[in-house]
Amino acid sequence: MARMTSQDALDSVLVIIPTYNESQNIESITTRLRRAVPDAHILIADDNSPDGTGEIADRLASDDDHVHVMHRKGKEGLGAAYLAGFHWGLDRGYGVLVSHDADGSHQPEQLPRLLEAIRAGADMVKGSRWVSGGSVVNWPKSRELISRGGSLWTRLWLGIPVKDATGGFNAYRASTLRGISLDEVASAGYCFQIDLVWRALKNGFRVVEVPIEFVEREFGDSKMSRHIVVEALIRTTLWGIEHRLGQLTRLGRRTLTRGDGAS
Ligand SMILES: Nc1nc2c(ncn2[C@@H]2O[C@H](COP(=O)(O)OP(=O)(O)OP(=O)(O)O)[C@@H](O)[C@H]2O)c(=O)[nH]1
Ligand SMILES: [Mg+2]
Repeated sequence: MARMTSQDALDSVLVIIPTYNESQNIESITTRLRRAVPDAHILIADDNSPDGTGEIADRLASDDDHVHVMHRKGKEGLGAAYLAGFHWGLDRGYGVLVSHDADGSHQPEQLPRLLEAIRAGADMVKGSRWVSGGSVVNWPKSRELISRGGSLWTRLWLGIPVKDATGGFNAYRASTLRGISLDEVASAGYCFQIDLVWRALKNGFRVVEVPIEFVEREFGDSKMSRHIVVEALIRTTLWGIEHRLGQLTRLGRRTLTRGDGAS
């Protein structure tokens, strides 16, 4: 499918922060975001965190008309929280939607760089640890291996040029999100990020990677689990098989057509 011509209002930005037990992080990340990109609005999508993150978010929202809160029933994974956040933002006409973790790994001060790439013409921008200029701080070697390995696995199966397929610090034009059938996305864990970039590329959208410095969380607990890694492995492998079979079928058809023409 050809890339759509976009009429998105690029100065109308919504940053979505999914939270589950981020009471030690949510206030500082919100403050930093407000300072770094003062015109942007923030939506905190909280899954009824037992540690009271939702109440802190309510207080932040009551003090600041640029901060909004979505209270969700219970823990459903970051994919579901982002999808609900995207729909909320698209319904309200935001032109650019950003995914941003609460735990300090994504640095609000680097968001202007992502938005600049959107304004320069990208349909989707990925903050990337694994392009030149990108880096990780305080990450254990084991996490780096999982992340680099996951991106390599994805690139090999799907044949995509993206170096940091699993990265979660991303900016999307509204038209990109409208053009990638969000209703069909079923990925729950960080495979969600691969799902979206794969859909964007398949639909002909221009994806650009911008280097970021990714910082290991200082406070609170990671929600990464074996289940999340297994989900990503299974889904990318299935997409890869489908993709490679499609390539083989097309190749076979072309060969047959050429054969017909020759006879
Ligand atoms: N609403 C919601 N947010 C979630 C859920 N799971 C994780 N998050 C949030 O998604 C963001 C990323 O989660 P992390 O636990 O940092 O996962 P990660 O970044 O893959 O793993 P680490 O690098 O180990 O921190 C954080 O802001 C979490 O609070 C969930 O089920 N629901
Ligand atoms: Mg994290």
